[in-house]
Amino acid sequence: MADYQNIFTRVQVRAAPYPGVPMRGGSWVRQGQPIFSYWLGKIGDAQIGPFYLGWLGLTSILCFFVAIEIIGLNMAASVNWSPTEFLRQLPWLALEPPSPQYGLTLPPLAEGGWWLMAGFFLTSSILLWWVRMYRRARALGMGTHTTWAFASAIWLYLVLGFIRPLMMGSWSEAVPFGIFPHLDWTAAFSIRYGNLFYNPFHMLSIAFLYGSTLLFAMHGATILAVSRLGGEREIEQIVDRGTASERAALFWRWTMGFNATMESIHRWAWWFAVLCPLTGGIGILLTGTVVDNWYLWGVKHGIAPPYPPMPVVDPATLQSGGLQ
Ligand code: 07D
Ligand code: 07D
Repeated sequence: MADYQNIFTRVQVRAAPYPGVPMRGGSWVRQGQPIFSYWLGKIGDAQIGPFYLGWLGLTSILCFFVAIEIIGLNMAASVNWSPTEFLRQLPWLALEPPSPQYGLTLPPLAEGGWWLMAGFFLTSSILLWWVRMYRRARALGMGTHTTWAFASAIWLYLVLGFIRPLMMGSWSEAVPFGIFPHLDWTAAFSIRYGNLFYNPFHMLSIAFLYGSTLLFAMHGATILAVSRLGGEREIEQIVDRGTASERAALFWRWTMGFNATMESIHRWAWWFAVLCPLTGGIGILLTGTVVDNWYLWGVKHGIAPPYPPMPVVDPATLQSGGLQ
């Protein structure tokens, strides 16, 4: 029963719960009596727990809870505390940042103060979780690649909600909390700064986003395609001939003349994923600080055609003719 399993095998192995390697560092013990879940076993490892909480994990979860609580209660207040309206309108509800008149000062709670406080707790939560990832990786004797990849996402998040508003001198520049409201902000941002499509860092970010999906599909598909040969046990196969690994590599050499190696494919994936929010953050930081209109920037640099000259009438000069 404990012989080789792959994702097409419907048998789930059940042995005594595996506690994991001995722990190095950390002031807490691992929590929880492990249990098994048949349905999680369908998509991953069936064993749940024990997990390591620690001070960083606990405080991060608490900060996250406080942030979501502030956002949720403000949204509930905006629909007069009606639970049905809260659920019905949830995707449209928002907790907005302060208006421009407050600049970077502390506004009254109901006029952006709650937004500032929610942002503080959400950011604390994310940063604490980042340190937790770093510390857990170190405790397992791993590299800190996951931590630095997460840092790249945090960079874009901080640019959007903290660094760029600081540079523009106003919290009102930041993103509101809310499902559709944050999309409205995104669309308005693009229009305000003359169409983000002409921002070369938006272009780079998109190339890495699309590239990430392509690489993920290629790698995932390749490994699944050799799973009947044990392909997902990559490391054991690197040195031998005729293995799943070698066929996976040869498949790409035969179809496109070049193949990544078992190591380099993961570096490709890491860099594409990391460069997506990293270049994106640079693009957002330049917007409104260095470049005020990306379309005109594009015209100036020969990547966008200028509009043909035409007589433009200022609508403010038109007679309304009684129609307002
Ligand atoms: C699948 C991993 C799981 C994560 C999930 C998201 C919350 C928010 C909070 C109601 C891939 C959990 C969501 C905790 C709930 C409240 C107050 C990751 C996976 C399932 N966005 N965005 C979404 C965030 C920005 C944009 C969805 C966060 C920028 C567009 C979700 C941030 C801009 C579209 C969401 C953030 C932008 C979305 C699905 C932070 C430019 C969509 C996300 C912290 C980058 C899509 C209705 C997903 C959608 C969508 C969350 C920032 C643009 C609600 C937490 C300001 C164009 N965003 N977003 O699956 O359906 O990610 O929106 O910066 O079309 Mg967004
Ligand atoms: C948001 C990083 C922060 C997330 C963190 C996670 C939690 C949840 C979860 C408990 C995603 C914290 C997590 C709190 C905990 C649980 C479950 C990463 C984030 C830290 N665009 N656009 C991008 C495209 C247009 C606009 C990037 C395409 C229009 C703006 C991406 C198109 C306009 C911004 C991208 C398109 C516009 C972007 C985001 C097409 C709108 C940004 C990359 C085909 C009309 C952002 C430089 C990313 C950026 C961004 C794609 C069109 C506006 C590549 C494909 C022209 C304002 N756009 N976009 O990784 O970086 O996000 O721009 O039309 O700010 Mg765009």
